[in-house]
Amino acid sequence: MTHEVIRFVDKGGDVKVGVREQGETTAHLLAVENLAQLFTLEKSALLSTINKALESASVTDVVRLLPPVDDLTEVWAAGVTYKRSRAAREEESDQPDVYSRVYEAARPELFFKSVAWRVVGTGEPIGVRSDSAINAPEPEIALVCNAHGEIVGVTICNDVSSRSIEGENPLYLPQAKIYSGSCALGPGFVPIDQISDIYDLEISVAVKRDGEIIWEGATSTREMHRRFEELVDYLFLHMSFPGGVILSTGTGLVPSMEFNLTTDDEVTVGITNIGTLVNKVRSANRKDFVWLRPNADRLM
Ligand code: DO4
Ligand code: MG
Repeated sequence: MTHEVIRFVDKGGDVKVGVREQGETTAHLLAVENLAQLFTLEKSALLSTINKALESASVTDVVRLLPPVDDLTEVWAAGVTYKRSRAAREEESDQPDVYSRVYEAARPELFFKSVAWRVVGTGEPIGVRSDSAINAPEPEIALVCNAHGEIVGVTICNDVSSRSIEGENPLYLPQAKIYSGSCALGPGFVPIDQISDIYDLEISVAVKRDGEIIWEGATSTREMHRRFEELVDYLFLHMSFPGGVILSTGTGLVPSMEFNLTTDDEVTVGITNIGTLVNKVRSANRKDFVWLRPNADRLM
């Protein structure tokens, strides 16, 4: 059995952080105010806090899952870390050589993806931009890092992106990557001591439209061109993350240029032993994602 750390709403409507065996409908509470506080702990203390909570007899009902990120914790992402991603960017871009150069370079591509409050969890909507002709899901394994730059867990990220906006000019990357509903994480995170080989995990994706699968694929973390620690080291090189950071590690699954993610499509991303992240697509209009704002009623 694998256990996972989750952020969730309890019966009283309060947001809690807990740990549970995957598939359980109850969780053991962690003695922290939020996940960002958990991420201030060093790896050994953090993992033993989780393992001790699992031994406690008291459990709380999990009414609804929330994305495993809050408060000061940021989400960053790496790009062009798989051959397939390099080939896809070369095909879509007017500047193909920037992608082959970054694939081979010592310094990886790292970019800011989201503040915590904008992230959506499993079962919540993801967004597509109306000014983008080609939208795609990007199924990725994401590293959960504490404030000390240590990898303490793993989760799933859908780095939803506009291929046409980035393809027009690489300087448009922030607009191609950051908009309402462009970052989904979850369902929870699996502590690193639960993962036997982080370089042997299958990542799969399926997109359904009107009940039919219109794109599916699978890859393995074995196909990654870089080491996970290398990405984390670069990210922490000249920046501190007092509430830890989630670092998505790039996609190895990109559909053909004819594929365009559209409103009402359902995207499922699965990673062996980590879980399944499921999100339905809606328009990324400003009004459609107001429920994400702090203190707004979270939509379900
Ligand atoms: O360079 C653009 C983005 C790459 C990316 O997000 C990926 O490879 O996953
Ligand atoms: Mg990506």
